[in-house]
Amino acid sequence: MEIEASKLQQLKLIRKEMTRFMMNYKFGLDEMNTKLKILQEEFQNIHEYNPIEHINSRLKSPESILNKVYRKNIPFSIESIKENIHDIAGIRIVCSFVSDIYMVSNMIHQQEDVTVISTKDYIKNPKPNGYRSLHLILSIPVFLSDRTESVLVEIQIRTVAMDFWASLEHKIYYKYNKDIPKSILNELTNAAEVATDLDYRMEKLHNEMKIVKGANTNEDLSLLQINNEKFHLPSVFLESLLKDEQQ
Ligand code: 0O2
Repeated sequence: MEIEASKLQQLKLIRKEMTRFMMNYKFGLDEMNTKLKILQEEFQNIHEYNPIEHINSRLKSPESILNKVYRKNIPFSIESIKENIHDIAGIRIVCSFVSDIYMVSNMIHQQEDVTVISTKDYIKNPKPNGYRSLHLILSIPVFLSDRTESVLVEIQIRTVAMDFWASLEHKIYYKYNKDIPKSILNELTNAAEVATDLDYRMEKLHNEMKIVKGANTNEDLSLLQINNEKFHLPSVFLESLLKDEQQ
């Protein structure tokens, strides 16, 4: 197919504009991922506990963006996509326990340069099919060479059990082309209830473990561990600090 020179030029410009548009979301993801990594490491090193099991992030493909434009019936322009599609940059945080979800959400709320635009709590109010997860839409500044852009990032925070359920439900939803047979829908809703019960039991066990761990005094208090690196505090150092604290 032969393309006229003027059209070719126009297509090149569109590609450049789209690259710039998608790149900003990628930078937003990078910034948010760095913030989350810092929180994760701080928790691991200071509190000897990590509320985050794992994190995935993705940029929505242009094809998925287009599908959402049709589904939402919004005008097809960069401005309209920016305004109406909030999950072009998406991060999924998977936690072990429900209380961790709210702890992570609070930590995100406290980040000074992050603004939480909206929250959907599908844990307190699950969807009729049983879907549970905490969704936050954030606005984060991206510092470019000549300007600062605010980028929206969608964060989904859920437990391992919620994630397991949602991944399977998502596959089933697309396998049946969004028209899931009633019997499978019922099975899915039952499975969501089992997942909720599992979350509750695991959290209860975890709280009991915390009490047992707190009573254990068999640890080397002169050892500092930052990730995999170990540092020993000399006893003179420890004694001086202890004296300072007592004064
Ligand atoms: P995909 O393919 O995962 O990206 P909005 O995005 O706000 O315009 P909506 O539906 O009001 O539209 O937002 P909501 O409820 O916050 O859901 C957004 C995302 O949450 C979805 O993105 C899914 O990733 C996830 N989600 C919501 N409901 C369900 C559900 O019932 N099952 C599963 N498995 N995931 C769900 P997308 O763009 O719809 O899909």
